[in-house]
Amino acid sequence: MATAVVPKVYKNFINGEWVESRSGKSMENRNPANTDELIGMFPLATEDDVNAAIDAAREAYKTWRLVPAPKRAEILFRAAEILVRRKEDLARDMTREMGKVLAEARGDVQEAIDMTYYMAGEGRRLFGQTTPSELPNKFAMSVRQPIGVCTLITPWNFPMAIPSWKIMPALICGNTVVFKPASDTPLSAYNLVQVLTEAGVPRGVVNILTGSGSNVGAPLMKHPDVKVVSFTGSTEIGRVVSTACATDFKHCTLEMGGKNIIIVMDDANLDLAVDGAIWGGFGTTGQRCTAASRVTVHKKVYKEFLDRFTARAKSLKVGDGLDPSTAMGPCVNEGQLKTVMQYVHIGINEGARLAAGGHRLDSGNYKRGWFHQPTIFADCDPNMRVSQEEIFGPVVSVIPCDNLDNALDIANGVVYGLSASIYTRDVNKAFRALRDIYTGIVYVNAPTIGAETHLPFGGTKQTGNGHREAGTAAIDFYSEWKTIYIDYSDRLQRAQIDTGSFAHAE
Ligand code: UN1
Repeated sequence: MATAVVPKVYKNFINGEWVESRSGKSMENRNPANTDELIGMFPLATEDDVNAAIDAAREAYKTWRLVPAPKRAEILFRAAEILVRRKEDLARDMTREMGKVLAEARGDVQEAIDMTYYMAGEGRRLFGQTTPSELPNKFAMSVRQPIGVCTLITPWNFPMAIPSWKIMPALICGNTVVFKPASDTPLSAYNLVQVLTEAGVPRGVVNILTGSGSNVGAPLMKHPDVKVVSFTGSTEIGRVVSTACATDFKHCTLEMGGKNIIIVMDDANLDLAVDGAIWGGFGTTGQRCTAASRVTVHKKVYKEFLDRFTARAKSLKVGDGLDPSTAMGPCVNEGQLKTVMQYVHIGINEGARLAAGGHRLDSGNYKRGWFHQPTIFADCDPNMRVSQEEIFGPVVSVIPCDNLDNALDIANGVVYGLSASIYTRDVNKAFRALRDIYTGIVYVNAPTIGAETHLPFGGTKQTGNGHREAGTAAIDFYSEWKTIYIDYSDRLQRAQIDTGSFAHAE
């Protein structure tokens, strides 16, 4: 007889304490590779919990904003060191709760480590400008100011990296945070907050609430004491967030959908391009905003590329991400798997040719998980739904193209603009693509994924709202400029009016 395992019960973190939800209700977190495995129970927070967390963050802001940034940075350095020490355990927890293979989960934790060290370093920069005044005996400069309480809403596909992109710059700039992670990955979020707490983040500075979008996310973005909202997720919800923020002019950053493309030219190194298309298309089971879900291939090398690409996709081992021989893990949950299956139907119905995969895996070892085959649609028209819409799963649409101009039109012919890539050995073609592809990120001879933490991350069109995460762009978002003029002339000096001779200025 199986022994009943008592599930681990997790709590919200509000004002420096782990507290139960006021609803008394909780939600299950299960392993998508084996749904028999219950990872833990997480609170379903209510609007009262939201208000308590925002109150705590608002109070904590009064003192946190005055802590010198290099001192705030020391806490982040300590957090980074703890993350380094725990990397393996944190990665295992992540694979268990969201399914990505362990090597990728380690990469996700590493991205959080990189971001934490990077933002800690920014604590001794946070540069402003000094510049000569147009008037004598007057000094001019600009400084960065924190903004206040930040609501951070994060997705499940990068359960530690993406929260770190938001939390670390928010903290280093002197803001306080209420963090709502995706309901599929609360454990990694909990682990990150635990690390920050151990590193010495003062009470109320970081708060975490788990629960639904309607009960937690919505009140968190509408509360008048929240000044900043950062959201990563679907374009559909991003529009709701943007509208909610508009009323009170809350600062808002949105990181939304993508339909990223790899362009393969006839002079490309095809082995490299196939490697890139496999990693870009099926890494993280295609569940990246940056996933290469479209590949357009020059007609001269189309057949050869497609043969190699499909052969490789068919040989990928699908399974539990903790098994070192697994190349691709499950979809994160049943809903995501169903979306993938629906798009396979859509593709077949609109005349795309199924060249690899196309089926759910649900027998034997796959029985208890949300597994799907790596799937390739060939001979796609650029206007088909499978070539236009974000699927967020292991489905790649391959589109033939005639030349570079045609490829660039296909690349830009979608509503999204996150990432794109071109494989070519011709420097002229590479530079034209770099100039003419309208996305936030472009790669040459590398797939659409692989962003580093110290460069701006984000996209154009319906992918974003003009802001960028990561890099110094994140500092720009989580701080506000204050321009300061100090007049030491002891007389009224009127800018733009007292424009006389300064020959005798003293
Ligand atoms: C995402 O897809 O949501 O460049 C983030 C990459 C990762 C980040 C992806 N460093 O694919």
